[in-house]
Amino acid sequence: MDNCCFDEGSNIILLSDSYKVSHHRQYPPNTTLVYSYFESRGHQKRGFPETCFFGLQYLIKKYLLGPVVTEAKIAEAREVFKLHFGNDSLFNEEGWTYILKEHDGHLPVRIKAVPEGSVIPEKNVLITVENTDPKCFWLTNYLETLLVQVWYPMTVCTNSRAQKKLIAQYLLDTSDNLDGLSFKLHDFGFRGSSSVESSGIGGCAHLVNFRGTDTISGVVCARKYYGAEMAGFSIPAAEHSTITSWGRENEADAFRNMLTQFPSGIVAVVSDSYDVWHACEDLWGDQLKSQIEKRDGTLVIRPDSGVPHEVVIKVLEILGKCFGTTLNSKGYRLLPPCVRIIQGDGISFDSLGEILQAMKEAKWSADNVGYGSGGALLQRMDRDTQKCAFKCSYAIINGRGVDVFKDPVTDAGKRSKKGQLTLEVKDGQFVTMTGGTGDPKNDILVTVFENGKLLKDYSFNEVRANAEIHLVRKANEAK
Ligand code: AOY
Repeated sequence: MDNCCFDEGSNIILLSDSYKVSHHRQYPPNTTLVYSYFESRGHQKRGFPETCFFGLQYLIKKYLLGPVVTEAKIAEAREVFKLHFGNDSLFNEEGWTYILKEHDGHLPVRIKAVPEGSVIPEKNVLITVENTDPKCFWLTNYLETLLVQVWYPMTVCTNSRAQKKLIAQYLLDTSDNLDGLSFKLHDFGFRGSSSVESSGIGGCAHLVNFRGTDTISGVVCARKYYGAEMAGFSIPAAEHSTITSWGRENEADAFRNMLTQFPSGIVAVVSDSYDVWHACEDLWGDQLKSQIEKRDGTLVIRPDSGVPHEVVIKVLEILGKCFGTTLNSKGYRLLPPCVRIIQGDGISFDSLGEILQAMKEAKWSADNVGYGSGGALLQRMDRDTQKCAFKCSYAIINGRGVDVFKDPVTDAGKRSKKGQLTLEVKDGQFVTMTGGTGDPKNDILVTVFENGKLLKDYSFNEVRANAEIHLVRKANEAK
């Protein structure tokens, strides 16, 4: 576990925005509690009205557990802030030294959150944070910067889950069963990710919903932070270099080599190096056809360019003509089990829907095609996709509890909730109870962190069970 891609050290004092360093002097005098919450305030074009909450456990385990404040970290922060601000008066050295001395370096805060994998409608509380030592009122929002980074795994997980729902609906309509669903959307996103850490967390978030990935950092993340021995799987597959290095005239030899090197199981071969129609019709569909049919497994042909819904349909028609088709129980066409397609170029929620709809209209079963997604799966999103925000809603000042909120005249959508919050279910719907009107006994929020300790450790299986889509739950009940 030490020799993986998640082993750098960090200094909690430096994991915040610069302006927060001066905030301990800005709250009203005699503030003893700052209570804040995190929500999805809504969603944008690429976002969704319900979020699948995921990734807080990673942030807590990596950055918050145990004695995270040390003399050496305080000294490093002193040096950094003196140079960064041009003086040494802003750094709350007294506050951090207090945590070191009085709490042995453990953060005196309580974090409650919805269970990982929960699917919660927008505009509901997902996390609350409060200080547990009145002297550390300033710490609650010092942690905002780090905690709000949960927007990323949560947004990846939400988008990946929406794609799972989309594929499941088309499988239900055009195939015999949902059996292949968990391998239908494969993560190709490692190279398009902004960092190794991001690819790991994002790749792990995708694996909440699916089991196919080429992002190895994602399975490492699931192992280290969610106890999943192996959360994702892959297969031998070609890239352009392994095909084009044979030369344009020898593409058939390159393809044949793939079939002989990998004589059984699933093997994927990128087939658009020169002319994907020729590759499908004359190479796979003619010269190599009998070898494919005799093979003990499935050849997955990967087109990788062109307009996705047009290319997929045309490749299906060529392969159908060469290999034949059968009709399934719903009357849709299925290729023989020795050959399938994976579309790994240009896949996003929108293009996926276009492909699935075009296939349905042409009477092709959704079973015939799998998908690979990279940039749109792990990178093409930001904090505003689900409008993620962290705001103070309650404080104790001079011993009196006060509701705290913002309500900008310039944007009613940025109004924040007031008071202490609970998340409850009323008439089968999630509701956030504000202003202390909720009943703590019915609160769905779970205390996951308190004073340096992890109070709840979710297994990856628990996360997956919480996130499971309705159509799969229904299919499993029927079994
Ligand atoms: N992988 C399924 C297994 C993976 C890949 C990874 C960027 C695979 C391709 C395939 O079949 O073709 C990163 C592009 C492709």
